[in-house]
Amino acid sequence: MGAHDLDASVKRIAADIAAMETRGAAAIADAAADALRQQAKHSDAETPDAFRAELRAAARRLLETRPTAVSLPNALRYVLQRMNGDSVETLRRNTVAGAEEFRTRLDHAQADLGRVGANRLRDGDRIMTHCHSTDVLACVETAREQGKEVSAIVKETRPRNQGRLTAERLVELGVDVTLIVDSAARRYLNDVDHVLVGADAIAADGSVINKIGTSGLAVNARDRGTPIVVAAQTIKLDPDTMTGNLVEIETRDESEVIDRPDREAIGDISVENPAFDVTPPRYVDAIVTERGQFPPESIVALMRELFGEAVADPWIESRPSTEFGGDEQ
Ligand code: RUB
Repeated sequence: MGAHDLDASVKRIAADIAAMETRGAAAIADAAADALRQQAKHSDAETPDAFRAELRAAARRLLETRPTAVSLPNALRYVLQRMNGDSVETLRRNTVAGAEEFRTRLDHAQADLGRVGANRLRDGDRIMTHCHSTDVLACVETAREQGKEVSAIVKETRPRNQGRLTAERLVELGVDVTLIVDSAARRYLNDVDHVLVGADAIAADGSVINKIGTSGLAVNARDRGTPIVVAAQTIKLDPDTMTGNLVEIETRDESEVIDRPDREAIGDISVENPAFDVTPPRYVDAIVTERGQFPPESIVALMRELFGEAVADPWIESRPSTEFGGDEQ
């Protein structure tokens, strides 16, 4: 492996994230930290500068995979901030240790978050879910360990049907599951005690960026008086939004929405496939993190505490902003 070469495992992990073999904000962060660990471990760079250049190139490759989950740049930043030392061996040791520490903290944060979220769930409660969030599942898992009966209305989450993954996992946890199509959600909102969703990013004003359909669900839940709770580890807080940057909303290929023969049979149409949307803070009742529960409007104080320094860290150039973000979509 020469200078600036990417380790095969970095290429594989990046390809898996891009193809959504690895998906969900927490899993993406974990995989990215692992990729930097492997790059550091296998690097045959001969100088500290070459080693640092290799790790930054690996981080750039990983960053290009998917734009919305802020856990990805946050994970990369965490590891690269620990890439200190005067020799290749010290750099390697510190980078590997930083990546391992990140992954352990991620695990612990999710378990702690699960305990916080489980406090909101009472015996016999019914939740409604959207997409597949391991942070949400951690809350349900802890509630079940506490002996609480929980049932769930699970939205299938077109176009990729991540709701089926949620249904499978909830069944493993002993939850009584009813799967519905997305457009049936409003009909069932009177029958649920909480809407419980995850997040790919939380902006400084408390807006929640999550799988497309979350914002409409939140508006309907508010209309029906059903609390909407977001389970999101602090790795989902987006420090760039403290300085006014917007979160980029990924748009994906139209083939996820309709296949080519069907599209051609219809005639001349456009197809759009935004993967995420923005739920304004006024529709969110609480954000559950490993540090406790917060009303969305107060999340900025936590962001300042956690990311004060990171914002000044120049390694990741500001991500591009788009016309999206900051209001209902
Ligand atoms: C996944 C998604 C999840 C969040 C949170 O979208 O929107 O709700 O990433 O997941 P995709 P977690 O399937 O497009 O990656 O709680 O596991 O981090």
